[in-house]
Amino acid sequence: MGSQSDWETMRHAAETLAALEVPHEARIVSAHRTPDRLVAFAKGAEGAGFKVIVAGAGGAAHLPGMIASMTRLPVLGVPVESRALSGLDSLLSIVQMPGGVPVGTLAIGRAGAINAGLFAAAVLALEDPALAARLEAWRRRQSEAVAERPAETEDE
Ligand code: RP5
Repeated sequence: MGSQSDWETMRHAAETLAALEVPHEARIVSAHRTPDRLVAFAKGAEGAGFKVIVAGAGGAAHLPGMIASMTRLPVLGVPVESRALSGLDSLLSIVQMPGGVPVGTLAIGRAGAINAGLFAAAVLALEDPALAARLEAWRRRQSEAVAERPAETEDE
């Protein structure tokens, strides 16, 4: 993620991966404030054993696109909700990549972070039957948790 301030959003990706027992690391790598760290991370990621990169950033969110320019690993972008423009700036910064440098862009904020974790797990599950089974179980539990009828609310 681009900043410590992104962790409140990006921890949902980490928690989703943890729930699925997917080994992962969380790092702060800023496209603007730590450009050398960005280049070292992006160029070294494949060699370091990473398989999928989830990059979350807000505002002028160059992080996912810059990482994607330096690695052939799949890069998922999570637009973090910015204070000034509610994350629309983040979304447009991440989603509008030029043809040839793909970033798989998720929804703004928490939902996007959760789904980035699930998407990364789905990619890894293609070659990992045990993870595929855990992902199936996760989806089953999600379905079972949805009531068929709405519960009464207090003002009813
Ligand atoms: C981006 O700027 C970060 O991804 C973050 O979402 C945003 C604000 O960062 P801070 O000023 O809170 O560090 O680079």
